[in-house]
Amino acid sequence: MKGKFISVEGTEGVGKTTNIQCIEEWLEARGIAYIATREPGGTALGEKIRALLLDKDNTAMAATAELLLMFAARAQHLEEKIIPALAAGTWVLCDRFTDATYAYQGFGRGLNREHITQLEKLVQGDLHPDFTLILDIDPELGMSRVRARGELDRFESEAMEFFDRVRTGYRERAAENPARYCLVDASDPLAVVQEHIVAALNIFAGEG
Ligand code: Z5A
Repeated sequence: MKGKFISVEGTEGVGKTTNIQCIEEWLEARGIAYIATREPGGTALGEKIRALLLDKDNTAMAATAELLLMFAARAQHLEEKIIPALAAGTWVLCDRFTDATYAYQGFGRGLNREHITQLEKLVQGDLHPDFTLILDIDPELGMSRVRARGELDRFESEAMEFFDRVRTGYRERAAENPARYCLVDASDPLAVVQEHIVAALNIFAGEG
């Protein structure tokens, strides 16, 4: 049987890394075989592309170059890692996927979303996550968490209006397809956030 594909999304400092651990515990408690991976990245080539994308010295990167690099890393990730895992019945837990491209490059940078859809079709065909958790937070609060952590990367150095647009993008996508997306308020205390996540996973797995 094919594995399930779960992605986790949200603006900076929303708690993806922290809450992915909670999803891993949920998978492990059920004996579900899975891989945890991330975008951009997830493969040796993808991690090199990630370094280019996050390098804050790359101030002159064109938005279209950024978009194409995201999809180049994704094409490699799908072929080398995601598709073989799903075919073997292994679940894939991915820190960001194409919803991030719509949110950051589409809503954030203002690139044409039809072009993103064309690239999505080219690179993914009909493959999409089965379940996407969107952690939602006021970007001011998320950035205060990120700043407390240290030096900022190229995306984290954007203006607050950029993150407001990204957040709007995620919320619109969640509203368009409630069957696939679960939007969780990530400003709540961690224990409350994780209660919501576990409840949503249980429903996804038919246990809720
Ligand atoms: N990007 C893109 O533009 N287009 C694309 O298609 C893709 C990506 C795929 C790299 O992503 C960048 O790539 C990203 C968008 C772009 N922008 N940036 N930067 P990334 O996922 O690697 O980077 P990130 O969003 O900055 O993730 P992060 O730094 O790992 O943050 P996080 O995982 O969401 O947060 P965290 O590390 O789990 O938590 C942050 C802190 O908050 C930490 O101290 C926690 O202990 C704390 N925390 C977490 N939850 C709570 C609650 N509930 N209460 C209080 N404190 C909390």
